[in-house]
Amino acid sequence: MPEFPSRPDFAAAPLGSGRGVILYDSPTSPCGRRVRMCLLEKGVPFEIRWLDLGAMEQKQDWYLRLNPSGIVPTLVHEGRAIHESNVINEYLDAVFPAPRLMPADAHEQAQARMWMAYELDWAKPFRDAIYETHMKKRAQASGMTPDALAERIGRNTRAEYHLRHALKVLMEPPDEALIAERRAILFDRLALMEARLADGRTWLVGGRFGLADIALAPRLDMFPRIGVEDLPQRFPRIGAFLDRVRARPSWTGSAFGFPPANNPSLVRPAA
Ligand SMILES: N[C@@H](CCC(=O)N[C@@H](CS)C(=O)NCC(=O)O)C(=O)O
Repeated sequence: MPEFPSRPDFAAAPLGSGRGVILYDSPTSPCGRRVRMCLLEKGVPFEIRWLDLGAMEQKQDWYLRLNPSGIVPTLVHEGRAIHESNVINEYLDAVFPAPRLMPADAHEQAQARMWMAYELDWAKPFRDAIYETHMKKRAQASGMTPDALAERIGRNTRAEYHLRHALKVLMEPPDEALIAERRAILFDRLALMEARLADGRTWLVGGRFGLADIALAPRLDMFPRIGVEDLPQRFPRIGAFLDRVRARPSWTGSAFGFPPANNPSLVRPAA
């Protein structure tokens, strides 16, 4: 499990105070990374509060008041909470307009939102695949006992279905048929993006890096975690697109798993 070095006492003041930007996030979350990238592209100072998803910290009552879906990321700005990574990023683009990451043109805006919807469409099969592969592997190698897991999760939520799900991940073997099916669905979806990139575009919309690129890249980068190591060979244009995104400072600065102390560029004190 990743380390969560400096977890504050959230219960005391979950909304924070003042006018700063607070991001509730988890180091390995591609959805959280979208928001980290957007904040870094804009140079907006922010503070991160990490949640341990394995311990179901995202299901605690105080957090459900910020985000009723009990998932990360959630952004708190001026004491008000917003969730859904792409929605958060559009909000940030409106409130901190420079540099603009959403196109000004209405048709290009629609295209950007269609790219976001496209990714959301395959987020569910991706989630199924990652639980069967990376999550089971990590949980089953952790040495955690079912009782210890129940105790850990019980501190954060009383909802039995969360524990049942976590116990399945800890104890059941990977469902290979399901993994194969989900990968087939994902490859069909990615073929659509590969075809769209055939016109030689650098960025997904309007010739400029923006929120559509931020919506896609963090999830595409995670394919090795579902056992797909050869994404760039299967989909060379997607591979080249990912390389272009990876060359941006906001990519490096938002990298997974860096505790704040080791990555000052990622977390700066909120104003
Ligand atoms: N559509 C949402 C998806 C958020 C989401 O699925 N978050 C994951 C991490 S990437 C999460 O919090 N999982 C924990 C859980 O499902 O309990 C967004 O883009 O913000």
